[in-house]
Formats: sequence, C-alpha cells, structure tokens
Amino acid sequence: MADLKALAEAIIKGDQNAAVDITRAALDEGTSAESVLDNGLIAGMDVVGARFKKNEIYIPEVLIAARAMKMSMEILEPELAKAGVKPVGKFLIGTVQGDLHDIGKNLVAMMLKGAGFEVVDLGVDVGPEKFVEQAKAADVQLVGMSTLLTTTMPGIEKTLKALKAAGVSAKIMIGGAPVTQAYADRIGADGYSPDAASAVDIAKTFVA
Ligand code: B1M
Repeated sequence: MADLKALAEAIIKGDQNAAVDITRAALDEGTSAESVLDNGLIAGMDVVGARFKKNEIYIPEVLIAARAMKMSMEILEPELAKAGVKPVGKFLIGTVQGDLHDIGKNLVAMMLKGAGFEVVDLGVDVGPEKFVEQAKAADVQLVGMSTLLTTTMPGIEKTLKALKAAGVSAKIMIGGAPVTQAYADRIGADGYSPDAASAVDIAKTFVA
C-alpha cells in the first residue's frame, strides 16, 4: 500500500524523485488521486507553510518543496480531472502594472496550489483591464494582487476599483513588501497578508 506519509515527507524535504515515484506507485495501486492530493501533497505543503510562517525554514526550502509538489501534480492532474475532483477554489493572481517583481507572487501562487487551489497566474506588469477581463473569463472566487514598489502601489487601488466597477464579486487579496493591513483597510481590500503561508490561510476562509 502506497505510503502517503512518505509522500508528504518527500514534499517537505523537496525530494522530487521520491515524490514522483510515490505518486506513481500510489495511483498504480489504485489509491484515489484525491487521496494522494489531500494526504500526500497538501499534507506536505501544509507543514511547509506552517514552518515557513514560524521562520523554521526559508524561501529556498519552500521553493524546493513547491517544485517537488509541481512534479507530482503533473502526474496527478489528469487523474483528478478524470475523477471530476474540483479545486478548493479558483484564484487569479498577478503583479500590478509597472512592477516586474514576481518572486513573492510566485511563492504565493505555489503555496495556493499546494493547498488545492486552481491558480490562474497573469504574471507581472498586469493592468486593471487585464485583471478585470481575466477575472470574468476565468470566473474566479479570489483575485490576488502583489506589488513590491511604492510607486506601483496605487495600481492596487486602481485595479480594485476597476474590478468593483465591472461587477466582479470575487474577494480581493493583496500583499507585497510595501503593502500593509492599514492600506488594505483604507482601499477596501477583503484580505491582506504579509507572507505566502498566511495568504493561503486567508484564502481558505473565503472559500470555506
Ligand atoms: Co527590486 N526593488 N527593483 N528588483 N528588489 C526592491 C523591492 C527594493 C526594496 C530594493 C531596495 O531599494 N532596497 C526597491 C523598492 C523600493 C520601494 O519602492 N520602496 C526595488 C527597486 C527600486 C527596483 C527597481 C526600480 C530598481 C531599478 O531599476 N532602479 C527595479 C524595478 C523594476 C520594475 O519592477 N519595474 C527593480 C528590479 C528588480 C529585479 C528585476 C532586479 C529583481 C526582481 C526579480 C523578480 O522578481 N523576478 C529585484 C529584486 C529581487 C528585489 C529585492 C532584492 C528582493 C525582492 C524579493 O523577491 N523578495 C528587493 C529588496 C528586498 O526585498 N531585499 C527589491 C523576496 C520575496 C519572497 O518577498 O516579494 O515581499 P516579497 O513577497 C513576500 C511577501 O511580501 C508576501 O509573500 C511573499 C512571501 O512570503 N506577498 C504576498 C507578496 N505578494 C503577495 C500577495 C498576496 C499576499 C502576500 O496576496 C495576493
């Protein structure tokens, strides 16, 4: 019987070969894709998120774990689709207009995927129009914006206003080094988080 605890451990350690081997073995043995996802990948990424939040591990370890998770997900995704397993929620994310920083945004996206969200990543330098168009097209429950520059921070408020004006009802989450809870409150964002692990915790509350 496939050892999903060992799979979670492989994710935590970022051992992509072990993660891929155990994922394949579990599916070959008839373990459901959903169980592999919940008890292997998500269980592992939950631990990674918790350790990252407590500063027990740092960005490189999270990226390595996320890479192992991504490799396993590539095997798992077709099986999940066949089984009709729905993602926890759909999250649209991007770095706002004028800003090319994406390391933090990518980390948030990876952790969300690790928690079972479907993530539509618009990349960097994303204008309000594109956020609106894609939020509607992808019919997402959550829209996330990231920025690292004080000069591009107003892009968050501009995009938020454009989303509201277009009637997008998705919850709006924001983050990035210069962003604060006070700023989020002032512009009327639904959620703010200072790091990727807390972003996942907040996102989960919106789809619970
Ligand atoms: Co730039 N840069 N940079 N840079 N850069 C900073 C941000 C800066 C603080 C450096 C400095 O001066 N000390 C400064 C900004 C100053 C300011 O505005 N207050 C700065 C500047 C000025 C610039 C340029 C203007 C430099 C120039 O060209 N003169 C230029 C701007 C280009 C542009 O965007 N138009 C520029 C360019 C670059 C590089 C391209 C060289 C590179 C980016 C590479 C890339 O991202 N692919 C770069 C980098 C790497 C940095 C630093 C060194 C590191 C940023 C980073 O990745 N941090 C940064 C200085 C520093 O922070 N020490 C700096 C790690 C990352 C994991 O953290 O993104 O904060 P962070 O994400 C965290 C949280 O904020 C949160 O979770 C993440 C993980 O826990 N989070 C969210 C992020 N998004 C979230 C969204 C959420 C929730 C949480 O919900 C949706």
